[in-house]
Amino acid sequence: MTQITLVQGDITEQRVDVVVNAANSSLLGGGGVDGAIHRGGGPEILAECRELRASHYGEGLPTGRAVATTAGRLPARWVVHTVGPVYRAEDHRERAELLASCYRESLRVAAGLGARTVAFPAISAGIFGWPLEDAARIALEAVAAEAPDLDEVRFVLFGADAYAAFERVRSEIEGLTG
Ligand code: AR6
Repeated sequence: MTQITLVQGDITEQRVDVVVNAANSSLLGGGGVDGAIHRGGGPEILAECRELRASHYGEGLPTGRAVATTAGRLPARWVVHTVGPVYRAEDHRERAELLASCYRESLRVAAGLGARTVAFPAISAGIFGWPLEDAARIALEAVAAEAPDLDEVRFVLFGADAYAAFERVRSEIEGLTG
């Protein structure tokens, strides 16, 4: 059984096989988690991202998809880059499906690499504007539904509010499923 754990902290400090990056489709860096991963991991990650752009992803990585690179100097083996949707209340259903797809696709890429432990940030819940509790529900349900064959899926939440939101949603879901 895969353990789903919640921790408050910085995703770049996690000793896991895979750290998931909340990237954008350019794969060439940005702020938030993306900025922290490239700063902490060093130029090797960007070099591989540029190669991916030059080979398979000339037009960028589509929203909801995931792709792996080295983790450079991070205490992880790989970074899996995924592109969350920007929040827009008007097409919530469609975009929620894309957000769930980020988690599923990242887990599939991680499993394909032979990873046993994967750390996720709250994808789309920062610069992309997704309300935290809703992002947490989509994340926790997507991971549970994918039922990955891993030892641990760890959500690394930045700050007490994000951690509390994930805790709250997790207890609600456990209350419903008994
Ligand atoms: N460790 C863990 N969580 C973090 C960290 C960290 N070091 N830094 C921020 N967070 P965001 P998005 C939290 O903005 O919304 C970039 O420019 C943050 O508080 O990183 O998917 C990309 O290039 C929030 O809860 O990702 C894209 O253009 C969550 O991580 C865009 O931002 C996600 O925030 C992606 O936006």
